[in-house]
Amino acid sequence: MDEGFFSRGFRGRRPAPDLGDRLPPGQYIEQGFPVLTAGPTPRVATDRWDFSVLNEDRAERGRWTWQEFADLPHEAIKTDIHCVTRWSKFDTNWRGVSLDLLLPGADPARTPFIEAFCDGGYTTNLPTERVLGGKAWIVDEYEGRPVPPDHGGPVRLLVPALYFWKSAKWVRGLRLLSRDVPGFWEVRGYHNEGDPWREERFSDG
Ligand SMILES: Nc1nc2c(c(=O)[nH]1)N[C@H]1C(S)=C(S)[C@@H](COP(=O)(O)O)O[C@H]1N2
Ligand SMILES: [Mo]
Repeated sequence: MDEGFFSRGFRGRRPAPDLGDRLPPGQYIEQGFPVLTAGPTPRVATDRWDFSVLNEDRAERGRWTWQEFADLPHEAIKTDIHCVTRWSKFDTNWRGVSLDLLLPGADPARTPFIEAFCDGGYTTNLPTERVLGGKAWIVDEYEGRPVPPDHGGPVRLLVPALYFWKSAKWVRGLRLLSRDVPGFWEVRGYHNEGDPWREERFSDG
């Protein structure tokens, strides 16, 4: 039986079907795709671009040129995204490389935190266990095209389970850390974890 056909009439005040499960508290659905950037959009030519994975002391663990990154196995991701400014966008489509593939051997017990760093100087911090196991990607395609520059192209981090400020645009690398290093917004009053289902928007103090 088609649940959607009957639920309105039979359950009266229940919110629209599936919204209750999909829309985190305090969010509304956005059809457009707002651009939220602190500062200008950096531009970097792909022949001068690379992606690095660094140890805490910034020693290189891995590095990919644009072509090497393009040749890595990519996967398709369809996901909802949630911004701390209260918009959510359903069913966004991306392609990218799983962080599982970029961080082989990363041990959440030894390096429980990650810093994403970007062209332009933006950083954000993430618990390692929240980006491993098919939960985060470096994406180079949005809705079948290269990620537009204002949305983070050539590549951005995508961590859909956290507020979208954690999805760093123009990301150039990841640093594995033994201790937490709060990023750009996290030192400016945003919550350190940023889980939209727990409404972790701002830190108290
Ligand atoms: N490098 C960088 N990444 C960033 C930001 C930024 O200012 N610089 N803004 C963050 C914030 S606050 C949000 S809400 C999202 C917005 O992504 P969008 O502009 O593609 O909607 O990017 C995040 N990633
Ligand atoms: Mo944001």
